[in-house]
Amino acid sequence: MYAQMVKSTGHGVKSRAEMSAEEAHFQDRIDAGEKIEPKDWMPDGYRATLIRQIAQHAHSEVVGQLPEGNWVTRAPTLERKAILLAKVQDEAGHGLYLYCAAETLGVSRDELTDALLDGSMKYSSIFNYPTLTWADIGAVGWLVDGAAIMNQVPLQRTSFGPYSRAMIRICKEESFHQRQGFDIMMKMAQGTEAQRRMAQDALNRFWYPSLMMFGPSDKDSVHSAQSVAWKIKINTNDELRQKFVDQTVPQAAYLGLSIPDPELELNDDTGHYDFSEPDWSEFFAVLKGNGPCNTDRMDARQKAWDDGAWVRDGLMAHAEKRNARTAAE
Ligand code: BYC
Repeated sequence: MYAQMVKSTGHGVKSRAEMSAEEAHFQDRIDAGEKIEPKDWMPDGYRATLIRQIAQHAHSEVVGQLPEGNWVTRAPTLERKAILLAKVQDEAGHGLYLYCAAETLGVSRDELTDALLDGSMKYSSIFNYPTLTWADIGAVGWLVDGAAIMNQVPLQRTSFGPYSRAMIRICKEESFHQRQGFDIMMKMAQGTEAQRRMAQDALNRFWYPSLMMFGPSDKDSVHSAQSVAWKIKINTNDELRQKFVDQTVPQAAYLGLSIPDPELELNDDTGHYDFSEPDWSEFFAVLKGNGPCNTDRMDARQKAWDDGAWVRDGLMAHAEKRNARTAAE
């Protein structure tokens, strides 16, 4: 089902003259800023693009629990442990809102899980990097949640109603996540020399993978033009990456840490920071499954799915029994 639905993606942006009457009316609704709701008519490509993006986002939230969950047992204080546990639980909740939003488009959560496990659907590249020290949990909150918010705040205005409403709720929680990450970084950066070094090392390792979260540069982005025309995406990948750099550089300065980019410089003409592009060959290798943790992440998801089989079987048996009873009454 998922594979069938995504066949229709990757079209170029149609001109008005190429659109059918239905497509033109749909585009008029988008241009007027109307929300599209699940039962409204929509082009197949719009539905497929949304399923792909929303489900990949849901998968990212769920897989994103793994690198952080890795530190729940080793958080340095009880308070930090409680905060981290709450954050990891929030990510599970975000995954659930997003799976529900995808389901309104006619695809089931089981189908989406199958697509993740068989490798036909992606999750964010960032979660294929390991969290080696406690400072990495700070860097994940500060940079990874920071990048996620930069991407998700505009998505609150996305054209598909259920997705936009899910985003409003998610963004409130993500802001708290970003602050808790910055707070960890502040403690580490102001701590002992060894702690400061750990914070700098975490920034060094997470900087470029965080920039990659926004997707390939606009010239290599397959979906951006059509997604922006349909207001599924509000900004292009490069626009959001630049905003993220502009926001994060002063924060790093406040922490007394250095961004690991010798080319980084405020451009007086544009008012934005010039910066070095990430190594895109590394990004595409990670997408192909060759990042440091791809195998671990997929093994963990497969194990969770297999271990949960008895719960799903039990629920189905209960539902069948109840249906049979209702039918007999
Ligand atoms: N990782 O045409 P493009 C979070 C794929 S984490 C993996 O530009 P699009 C969180 C892309 O799917 C963030 N794959 O694509 C934080 C496409 O391949 P397919 C999750 C990537 O969709 C803390 C191909 O590259 N957020 O929230 O227009 C804790 C070409 O790219 C990536 C979202 O998902 C990547 N980084 O733009 C827990 C936000 N980048 O599908 C959780 C919603 C690109 O054709 N998503 N690809 O095989 C989006 O805004 C867009 O999907 C993207 C990519 C900007 C990510």
